[in-house]
Amino acid sequence: MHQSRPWFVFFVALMWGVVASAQLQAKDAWVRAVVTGQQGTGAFMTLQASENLTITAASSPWAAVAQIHNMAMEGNVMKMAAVDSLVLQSGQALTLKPGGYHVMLMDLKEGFAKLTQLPLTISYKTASGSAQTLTLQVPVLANAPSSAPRSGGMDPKDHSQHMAPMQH
Ligand SMILES: [Cu+2]
Repeated sequence: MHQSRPWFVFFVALMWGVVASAQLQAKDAWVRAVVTGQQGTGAFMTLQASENLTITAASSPWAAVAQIHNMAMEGNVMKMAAVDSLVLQSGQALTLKPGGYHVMLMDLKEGFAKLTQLPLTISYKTASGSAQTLTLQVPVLANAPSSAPRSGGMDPKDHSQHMAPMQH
């Protein structure tokens, strides 16, 4: 009986839309769909860790450049900047969402516009210094799934507009 248990756990994890590595799990991940020719987009998710750790990088075979960005109001202006890392406290969820933290994908490869799932790898370092990765298959969607946290009062469209000039 106990032999079937790992499969049971696996299916429950699938049902919850949760993908987990040893210390890190990602929930409700999605990446904003692009039109052909568009150079950049954002990926969003809720991250939670079972121990204190630091997100150090993101990467995808479909984007030449992937960075962790934050958007914040500076006075009346919404500004976006790359951050070196994100610190996750054990048990505390950190939400990447339009208008806040996001994984910025740039120099998208040809064919990206046709993807329905994007492979995305999150790299992180545990408190003991060991480097780990979590690879996700992220659904490509026009808008945030209803289960995912939405931007705080900011129309998600504003985010794609702000990304439009970012053609590196
Ligand atoms: Cu960005």
